Order: sequence, then C-alpha cells, then structure tokens
Amino acid sequence: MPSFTQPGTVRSYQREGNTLLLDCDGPVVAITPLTDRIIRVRLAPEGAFEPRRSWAVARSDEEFPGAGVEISTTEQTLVLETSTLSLRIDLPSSKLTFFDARQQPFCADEIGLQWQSDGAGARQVACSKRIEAGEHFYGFGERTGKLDKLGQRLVNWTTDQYQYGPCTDPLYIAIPTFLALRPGLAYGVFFNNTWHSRFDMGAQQPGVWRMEADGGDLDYYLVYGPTPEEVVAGFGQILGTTPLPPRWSLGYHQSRWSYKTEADVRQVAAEFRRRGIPCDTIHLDIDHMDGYRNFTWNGANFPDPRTLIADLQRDGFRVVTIADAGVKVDPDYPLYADGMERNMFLRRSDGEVFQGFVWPDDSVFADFMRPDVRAWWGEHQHDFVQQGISGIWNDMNEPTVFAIPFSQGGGDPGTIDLDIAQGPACDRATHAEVHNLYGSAMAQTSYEGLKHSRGERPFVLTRAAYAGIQRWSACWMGDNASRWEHLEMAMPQLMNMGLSGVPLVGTDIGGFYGNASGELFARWMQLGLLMPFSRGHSAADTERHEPWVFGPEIEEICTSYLRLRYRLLPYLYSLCWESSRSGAPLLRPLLYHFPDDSATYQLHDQLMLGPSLLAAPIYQPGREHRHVYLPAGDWFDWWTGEQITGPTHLLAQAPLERMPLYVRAGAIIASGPELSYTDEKALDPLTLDLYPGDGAFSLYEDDGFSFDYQQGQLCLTDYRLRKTGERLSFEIGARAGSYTPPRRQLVVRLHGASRRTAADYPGAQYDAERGVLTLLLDDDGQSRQLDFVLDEAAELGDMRGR
Ligand code: MIG
Repeated sequence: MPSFTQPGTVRSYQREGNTLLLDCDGPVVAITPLTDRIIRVRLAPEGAFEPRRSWAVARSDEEFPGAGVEISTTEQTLVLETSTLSLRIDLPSSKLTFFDARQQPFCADEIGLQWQSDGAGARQVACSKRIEAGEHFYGFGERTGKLDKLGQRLVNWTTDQYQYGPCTDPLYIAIPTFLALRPGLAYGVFFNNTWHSRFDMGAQQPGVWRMEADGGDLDYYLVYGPTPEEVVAGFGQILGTTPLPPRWSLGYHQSRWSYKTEADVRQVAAEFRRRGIPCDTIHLDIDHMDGYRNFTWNGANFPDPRTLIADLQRDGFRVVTIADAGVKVDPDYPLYADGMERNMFLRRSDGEVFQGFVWPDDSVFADFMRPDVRAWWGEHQHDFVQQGISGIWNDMNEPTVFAIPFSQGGGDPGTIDLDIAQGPACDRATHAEVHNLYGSAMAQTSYEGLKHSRGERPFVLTRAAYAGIQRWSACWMGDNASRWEHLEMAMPQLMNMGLSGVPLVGTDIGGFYGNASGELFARWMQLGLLMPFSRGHSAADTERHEPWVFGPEIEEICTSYLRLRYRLLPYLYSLCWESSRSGAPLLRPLLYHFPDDSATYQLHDQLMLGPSLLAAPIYQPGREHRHVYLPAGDWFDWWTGEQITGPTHLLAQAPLERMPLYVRAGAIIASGPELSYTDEKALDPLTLDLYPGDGAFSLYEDDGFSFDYQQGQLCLTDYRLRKTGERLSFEIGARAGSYTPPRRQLVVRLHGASRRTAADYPGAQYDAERGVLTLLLDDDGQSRQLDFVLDEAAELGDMRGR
C-alpha cells in the first residue's frame, strides 16, 4: 500500500515573477498572490511544474491584477502579507496558515499538502486543513441534503443519478468550490483539479477537512472574504460570471417529456394565452426528433416546424429544443456521417471510434474540448436553429452511457471509457482527467454556436457541468421527483449552486418523476416565483403537469405567482446585471447577507431573492403556517404591510395561496405592468415600492436580447433611500448609458406611510389601512429628490390596531 508523503522542510525560497517558490529538498510549493485576497497554492512533488492544464479558469495568473506583498522571515517562519491577509509558512513543516487582519487563523494546514504514487504512474494528491471552531461549509455545486455540509463527504464526478434521493451523492454537476464561514470570517476554496475528487468536511476526522484527487496536481485557489459576498465575487474573478441572459429566459418555461406532436404544442401554448397564465417558452424534449437524432424532426408529428415556430412567436412564445450528447450511429444521418468523415468523435485507445448505448441505441460522442469540433457542431446546430429555435437544452452530457440498449431496458447509467483520449492535439488528456468537463464543453459548444447563428444572447440549459459553467449556461437539477422532500431539498440545492458561482438555476417545478398533487404543485410554483430559471417539467410516464390540470383553485394560485414574477422582471433583470459584473447569486441563503448571525447558518428553508426579498416557502403537506426567522433590522410583510423588527422568530400564516414573503427595510422594489410574456409591453408604468430605511437599487434596462449593451446601449438608474429619524429622502439619480426607455409614468408607492406623511402630498392617493402612499410622476429621466415625513408613533399605532 502506498502512503501519502509531505513536502517536508523548506530549504530555500525564491521569487519568480509574482510567485514564491518554496524548495523542500525536491518537492516544490508555489504560492501566487493573484489579488490582495486570492492566493493560488500548488505542489510539484517532483520539483518541476509541468505546464499543467488549468481547464476551467476564466483567466490565467498573468491576467489577474496581482498584489503588493511584503515578505518577512524569522528563523522558523516565512510571512507573506497582502493588504487584507497574511500567510505564515512554518519552515520546518512547510505548513501554511492564513490570518486575517485581526490575526485570526483560517484555512490552516493540518497535514497540509500530500501526494502518493502507486508506482504504475498514477498519483493521488491531497491536502488536509483545520476546521475552526464555529465554522460551517457551503457551496460544493449541486448537492442533495441541507445547506451546511459540515460533517459530510462529497464526491466530484458528474453522474446521471437515476431517481436520486435526499442523500444521493454525487449528482450531474461537479463544482469543487466551497465557502467556509464563521462569524466575522468567510473564505472560499476552488480545488483546481478536474479528476475524480472528493471533499471530506470533518466526516473522517472531526475538526479536519480534506480534499483529495485521483490524479493531476494539488492546486487550489484560496479566496479571502471576509464576507460571503466577497468570496463569491472572488470565484467570479477566477471562474467567470454569467453574461446578461436574454430577458425572455427569465419568464416561465413550460416543458414535458414530451409534447409529442405539433397539435400538442399548439394546444398547450393556446391554453396559456386563453387562461391568461404568463409563459414565454416551450421546451421540446427528445420525441421531437427523428429517432433521437439531434437537430432533426419527427416528420410525421412535426411536418412544418418553421410555421409552427413562427405561429408560436406571434403569440409571444419561444421554442427551446433538446440536444443529447450521444449521436446516433447511422451512415445516412448527416451529423454522424459528416462527423465520422471529419474525425469529430472520441476514439478508444485502439483507435476505433467509441460507441455506447444511449437513446438512439448505438451512439458516438463528439470531442467538445476541441475548438474545431465545437465549430463543426455549431454548423449542424445552425441549420436547425435557423428554423426559429431560440435556445438549446443539453442532456445526458455527464456523459451517460448505458450497458445495454434502451430497447432492451438500458440498465444502470455509466459513462465512457476512462482511458479515451480527449482534447486538442496540443493538450491531449484522458477521459479520466476531463470527464467532469464534458457537460461544460458541450454547453460552451451550444452557446458559441447559438451566438454565431443568431447574433443574440444565447440561452443554453445543461444538466452536467463543472466549475465555470456560468459563462455559458443555466443549470437545472436533473431528475427530481414529485415528492415533498424534493421540494424541500430544492431550496438548499439552488442556494448552494448560487454560492458556487452559478446564478441561473432551477429545479423541475412539480417534480420530474411521479405525479404531483395539486397542493404540491402550487407550493412548488410558489418557490418557482424565486427560481432564476423557472420551468415546469415532468417525465414521460406521468400525468400532465401544466398549471391548469389540477383544477381552478390551483390554477389561480399558479397564475397569481407567475403574474407576480412577471411584474418583478425589472427587479430580476437588474439582479442579472449585477450578477454579470460580480458573480453574485440571484437566490441567496440568509447567511449571504447576515454572515455574522449564526442563526442563519442552518436555515435551509428560507431564501432571499436579491438583497431585498425574503421568502419562507411551505414544503410540507397540509401546512397553513410555519416558523420564520427574520434577522436584525426592520422587515415588512409583503402581503399585509405589517412592520416587524428583527432579530425575531415568528409564526407566519400560510394558507395554500400564500407563501410567506418579507421585504427588508430600505428596499426599493422595481416592478412593471402585468404581462403574458416578457416582451408583451414596454416597461410602463414603472413602479417603485419603497420600504423606509437606508438602501439603494440600480435599475438596469436595455433591449433585452442583443449585445448592444456592450457598446453602452443600456440605461442604469440609481435610486437611494435615506432615513434620518422621521425623515425619509428618496433620490432618483440621472440615467446613465445610451439606451433611452420610452417616456413613461413612474408610480412611487411608499410603504409605512402615515396620515402625517400623506398630508405633504395632498394630491396623492393614500391607503390608510395598508399605510401606502402612492405618487404618480412623469419618468422623464431627470434626477430628483422626494422627501417624506414618517410618523413612527402613528404608524405603529395603525399597525397594532389591525
Ligand atoms: O434518460 O430526454 O433529465 O429532463 O426529460 C432520460 C428525456 C433522458 C433526462 C432529463 C429529463 C428529460 C429526459 N432525459
């Protein structure tokens, strides 16, 4: 049995450019400060760093700003200091400990860097570090279970998990990043290794966390906070952020495996419009294809797709079609024949093209890591997309391969041979090294192809992914089930994805496997209000799951939440703008905004949409109330207007039509008119709901689909609320950017307003019961300021009286 080795004593050190190299008598440790809070650490067991592959990062070390560092030494230690943190290297043991400005240790080596070789050329690398008192762990990409991963062992290996449950690990998406948090100090780690790997967060040995990989380098990026927001922004710098999505993709998506015929699709679309239920997109699953051949149509069921899509478009619908990883072996099928001729598919070590079973039975797999393969796939996608398709949905891209053909039952999903070579000629790797990247590379292919074909912002949805997927695609959480525990699990799953750098995420509303009850569906649709990617989807052998199939009561609830989502699009879209710049998630656990309040650390069942809205969904049957925790500060009940001062625990009323929802004091919530689809009407009137307190909000607007914003065709308006005693001022900033919204009405609704407040605005409408003062203004783009006098005593009196 081989055993792990450590680098040992640091004999000497030298600087090479921005990197500090520690020579440990053979092994070398490299430390590179990339910014004043991001430090990259690498180990070369044999002393020389190969020009190793860093597959997923968005920028090379040279593209980071670097950091001013000071180095000092004592007999036993070497200390490296940036403006925010210091790193102390213990020379006898070569162990690293980071310290914040208050000299609190974090991310401290327990055993530190390690490796072992099996003699046959394979090498494992590892690193063990200390878990500090009160520290908890989040992120880790797509996981089941609750929010905090302390005490768990988590594997990074993209896997088609058939019928997964609350304890299944791993799933389809592998993102080896995490956030560590204790009051006052957050840091993050990106384990820059694509091989099969795992995190052990104190499961094996309490008080110690460990990362281990079955190949490649021990290479990690340490990101210092001290807030979760800064850690996630650091992941954004390393791995990239999500470019602004097309605005229509923030609307509701309706899917099913499958809407099998043109008539079926037309009927579903017509039903949405007839019933006034907002919807933007219809997804076509694998049955639209001719024998599961990507980019083809089943001619009998879809005789005239162009006309179908054009008709749907006139009604405000977009069409997204699925494309699977497996390409059907069929010499008469152009994608296969052309790909064979041009050598686009993966080959086994004996040189034969690899074949495996997927939906079309014998299938081959494109080598999406090669740029020429991506361009070629894009050409085939182009001809199909030209028929009017707006987005591409990638599936089975873990990649999944079955042991026996589907026609004979399929068996358990596996993947392609690990020794298969992949990647461009200059950078060949084995599937073992890049398995986790297959889904991301396919999504990148779809994205680049769509961008090229349509010239508009692409919409791509993928099931499998690795860190950095946010640059190309939205993600959904695969095949969940129509069960209450899956609704519960959706919340931490989506929030942890957000903390892992992926903002556009959702689960199949209503659940994929099995049949939802109306009650489960309504509660899921309420969570769907908040999901950045909001799509209903269900499996082939289930009952229909459209919002109207559960009867009028459920339909009405679904309609009202979808209408609310569409009204909130200006808020949501502005969050996407923010996210594109910083990497901030849209859906956030409370700890993101309240990191010093450890009462938020285990809250897996409350979510924040942006900085201002806090939701406490119901996820159990028969519930009409639930416990809610509101952290420090003032809050407003969205439904009643009641003011609540936190920190507090309360019992919220939640009859079936109500998901408890709160607004943070200082919030400025931008909303628009009621819509049946995102581009139905211009943003007029623009409504701003003001909740007294200190706060700011930047409204982002543009044409919603093009890249013109990159040339400044955008409109940014900064709003600010300031509360001083009983005075509240509301500032409207001048617009920035060269996109001009139409002249429109601005509706300002001040919550928590008293009769005294209203007295200064004699012409305005005042709702005494709800304490809302409504002002109608002309939104002409000029900056201005409105002042209000609040009357706290009267206000509280009014509220208590109810
Ligand atoms: O083996 O395309 O997760 O959303 O409906 C199942 C059929 C293949 C799995 C996806 C699911 C999709 C289904 N697919």
